Amino acid sequence: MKSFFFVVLLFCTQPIFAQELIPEIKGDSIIYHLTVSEIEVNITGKTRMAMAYNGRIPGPTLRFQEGKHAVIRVKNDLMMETSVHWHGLLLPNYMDGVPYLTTPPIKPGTTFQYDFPLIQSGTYWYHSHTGFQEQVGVYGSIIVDPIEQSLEYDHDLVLVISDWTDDNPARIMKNLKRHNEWYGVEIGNAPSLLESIRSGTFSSQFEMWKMKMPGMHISDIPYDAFLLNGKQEIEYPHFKPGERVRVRVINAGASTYFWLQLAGGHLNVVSVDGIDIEPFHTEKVLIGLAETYDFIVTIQEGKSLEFRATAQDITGSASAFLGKGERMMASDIAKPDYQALGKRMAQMHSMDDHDMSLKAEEDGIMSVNPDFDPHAHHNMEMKNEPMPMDHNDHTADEMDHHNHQEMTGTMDSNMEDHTMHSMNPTTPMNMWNVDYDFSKIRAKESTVIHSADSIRSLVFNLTGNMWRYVWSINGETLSGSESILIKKGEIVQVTLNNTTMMHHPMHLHGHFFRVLNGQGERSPLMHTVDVPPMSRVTIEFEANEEKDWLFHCHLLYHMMAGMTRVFSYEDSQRDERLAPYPVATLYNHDKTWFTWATFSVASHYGVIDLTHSNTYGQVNGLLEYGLNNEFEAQLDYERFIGDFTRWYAGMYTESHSDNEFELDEFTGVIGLRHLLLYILDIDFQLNSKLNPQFGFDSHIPLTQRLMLNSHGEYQFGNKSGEFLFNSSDYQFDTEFEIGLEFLLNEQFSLSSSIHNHYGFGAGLDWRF
Ligand SMILES: [Cu+2]
Repeated sequence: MKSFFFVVLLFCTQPIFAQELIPEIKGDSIIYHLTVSEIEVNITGKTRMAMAYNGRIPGPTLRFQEGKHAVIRVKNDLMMETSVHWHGLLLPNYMDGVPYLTTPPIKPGTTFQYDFPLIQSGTYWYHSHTGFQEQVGVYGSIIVDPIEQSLEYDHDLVLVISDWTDDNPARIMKNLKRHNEWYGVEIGNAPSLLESIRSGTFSSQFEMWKMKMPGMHISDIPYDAFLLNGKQEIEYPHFKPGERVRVRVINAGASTYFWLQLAGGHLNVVSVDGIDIEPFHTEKVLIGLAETYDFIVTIQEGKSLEFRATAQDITGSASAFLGKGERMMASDIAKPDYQALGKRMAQMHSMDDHDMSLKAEEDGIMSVNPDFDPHAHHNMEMKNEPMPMDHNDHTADEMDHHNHQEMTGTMDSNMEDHTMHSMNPTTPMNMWNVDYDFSKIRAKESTVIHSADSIRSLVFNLTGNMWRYVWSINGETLSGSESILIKKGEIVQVTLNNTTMMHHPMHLHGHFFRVLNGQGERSPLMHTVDVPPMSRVTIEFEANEEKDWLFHCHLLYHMMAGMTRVFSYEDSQRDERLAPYPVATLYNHDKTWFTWATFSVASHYGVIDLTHSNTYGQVNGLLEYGLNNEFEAQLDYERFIGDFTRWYAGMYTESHSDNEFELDEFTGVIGLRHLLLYILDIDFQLNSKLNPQFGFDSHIPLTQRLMLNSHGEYQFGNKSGEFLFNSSDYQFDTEFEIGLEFLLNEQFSLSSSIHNHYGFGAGLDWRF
C-alpha cells in the first residue's frame, strides 16, 4: 500500500520532468535500470564522443523514498570498465562503487546490481568513479523523498551543473602535467612580466615564482561550455506565479566551482549536501565540486527569473529561466584580478613565515607522541579522552592559539571550533570568498557526537606541485601512502590545512562529517567540504562503519594526480568478493605515465625534445641537429628527490663541425637538476670523463603569449677525451642560446633564437 502512495506521490503531486525515470516498484524495492554507453554529442558546434547514462547528459534523475530499498541495475555498454558511486548516500561498503577498493569494476558488457536500504533523504547524485569518465558525461541526480516532508514547496526542479570540454580529458591531464601555457592564455590567468610591472605587482609575481608557482590560479582548465541539465541555457516556463520551487542544485563538474545567483535578489538556502539546515538568505553561493544546495524560489507574475551558475574564474556561465514572461537577469560578477590576487597570495605567504605546512615539531605532536614520524601516515595521530564540548564561537585571532592547543593535546573546553575558514570577514583567509560566508550554514539541531570512546586527531596538509601537476596530502600521493587506520567508535577529527593556492573540495565516502565552521553544537553535517586556498578547515566524524572508505579531493584532475587517501577500519576484513580486484590498481592510478614531445624546426637547427613522465620520475630525450652539421643528443632518466630537485643519469653524445659529423663516443652523465624559480631550472652535470658542467634553462613570460627563453651550458674539460685530472689543456666550453617564442595555440609556437653554435634563425615549435 505504501508503495502505491509513493507512486501516487511520484506521478501526481510532483510534476515529472523529462529527466526523471519511471522506476519499477516491487514490494519495498524501487528498481532502476541504467545503461552506460558512448554517445555523440554536439554542445559547442562540434560533434564529439561522450559517455552517458541512458543516452543523456546528465543521466536521469533517480527518485527514491526514505525507508525503502534502492535497486539499480547498471549495464556497461562501453568498451572499458566503469563504476557508479552514489555520492552522499550512506550505504553498505560493498555498494559504494569505488572500483578495486569497495566494489568490483563493471566490466564491458556486464551488468552490476547495486542495492541498499535508503536511510536518509535529500538531494544527492551519482557518477562514475572510473578514470576521467565523470568529465565526459557520466553523472546524474538522485532525490530521496523524506518519510515526513518538513519543507513547504510546490515543485521540485533538479539542476545539475557541469563543465564541458570538447577535448579528451586524458590529453588535458597531459597538458597539465607538461604545464602547457596555452591553458593560462585561454583562461586569462597566464602570468605576464610586463603586465606585473605595469600594474605594480612585479614583486608579488616574483614571490610567486620563488614559491615555484606560475602565477595566481583559480582554475586550471579552459572549458568550452558550462551546462545546467546539459544545456547552456534552459527554460522552465510552466511554473505558475506564486508557486514555490525547490531548486536542487548539484555541482557535477569535474573541476569547476560555480557562483550561484538568482535574478532580482537573494537565494533562500534550505538544504546543503542533502541535509536540511536553518534556512538563510544570501546574495550568492559558491558551490564546490560535488556539493549540493537546495533553494526555495518563488515564481513571479509575468517574469522569467534567471538562475545562473557562473564558473568561479568567470570564463562562462549557464542559465535556467524559471517562470513565464519578461526575462529578469542575475547580475554579472566581475572578472578576477589575477595580479591583485597574486599580490594578496604573496602577502599571505610571507605572513605565514614561508611555510604553511603544519609540521610535527612546530605543532607539538612530538610532545604527545615521541615516535611520531611525519612520513608514516598511519602513525600520524594522537589519542585523547573525549573532550568536553562547549559551544563558543571563536574569532580568527584565537585560532592559532587553539590550533596549538589541539596539537599539543591540551584540549580544553574551547576545543570545539577552530576553523579558520571564512569565519571572520577580517581574516585574510576568506579573500576568495568575501561574498559568500560559509559560516552561515547552521544545522537544524545539535550534531554533537556523544557516543565516542576517544578522539583521533589528524592533520592533512593539502599539498601540491603546480610545476609537475602533482597533488597530494602531506606531500604524498595515494600511491606513496598507506591507508589511515581508524577504529570503530572513535571520533576522527581532521584538520585540513590547504597550503596551495587552489580550492580543494574534500569528500569523504560513507560518512557525513561535522564541519566546525563556528556554529558550535549546530555545526553542519556534510559529505564534501571546500577548503579555500591557504586556509584551514576542521572536520570530525563518528567512525561508525567498517572496511575501507575513500577520502579525496573531488576536483577530478587533483584526485587522479594523487590527492587521495583511504581510511581503513582496524580489524576489518576486505570483502571476499573483491579478491580478483587488487586494491593496488586503485593505488597505482597516480603512477600513470604521460608522454609528450616538442618538435622544433627552424632555419638554423631542429630539436626533438621527448618526455616520458610520472609522479616519481621521467625519461628525457633531446636531439639537436644544426644546419652547420653540429649534432647533440642526450638521453637520461631523472628521479625526483624533492618536489623540485632531481638526480639523473644518462648518456650524451655530440659532434662538432670540425670533425665533419663524426659522432663522438657516447659519454655517461650523472647530475642534479633543481627548479630554482618557476622560471629558472638549473643543472649540474658530471660526465664519465669527470668534466663538470653547469647549465640553466630559463623561461620568462614577457606577456601572456610571448616568452623569453634562454639556455646555457658551461663545461670545463678538454676535447682530447682524457680525464680532467690527467689533462693540462683545460678548456671552457660554452653553449648559449636566447630567443623569443610566441604561443599561437595549444600546439604551436613561433620562435626565433640566436645560438652560439647554430647562429640566428626562426621557425615553428609543435607540442604533441
Ligand atoms: Cu584539489
